[in-house]
Amino acid sequence: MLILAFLVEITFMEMLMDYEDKPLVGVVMGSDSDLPIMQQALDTLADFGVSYEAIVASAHRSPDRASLYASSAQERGLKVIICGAGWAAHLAGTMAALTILPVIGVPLASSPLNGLDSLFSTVQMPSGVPVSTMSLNGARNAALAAIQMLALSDADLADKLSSYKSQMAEVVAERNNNLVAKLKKKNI
Ligand code: RP5
Repeated sequence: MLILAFLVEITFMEMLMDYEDKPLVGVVMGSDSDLPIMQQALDTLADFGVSYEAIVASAHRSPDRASLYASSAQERGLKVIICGAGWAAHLAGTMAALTILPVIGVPLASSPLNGLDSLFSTVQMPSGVPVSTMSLNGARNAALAAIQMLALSDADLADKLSSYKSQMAEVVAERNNNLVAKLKKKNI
């Protein structure tokens, strides 16, 4: 049994080393059932042209895989890890305990408590082991936070973030114009 577990983890490491485009961001989710929300992080990273790898590893169901991933992350060239998990979500905290890389946690609302459990489990880290915790289901913001970290030493990425901010402001201005026009029509 022990040998089998060891072999599974060796294969896992080989799979990680096989990524051609050396990923900068690791996106870890506690279960594949987390993908519908975590996909927003993957899409955002792709939109900004940031290389990433995505895996399933659970702090509870596969603690060896989760710890192997975290403890090898820096050596493999990752710069930041995003962890999305629901229920008693110890994934981000476990990862943060095992690496000096910044860890961003996404508490997922997948439980009967609607995420209050995962929010507290992710955000309430004891002093000394920070997890930068996003809002419930805040996978897109997790990717943006990771991109901001990378942009500190990447001028192209910083430019892309500036354009992104300007576009957001333009959308708000457009919405304002639409609203004003609508209200004028109604003579309000
Ligand atoms: C957590 O348990 C996962 O992150 C997921 O949100 C939740 C439920 O997992 P499944 O039972 O759907 O695999 O570890």
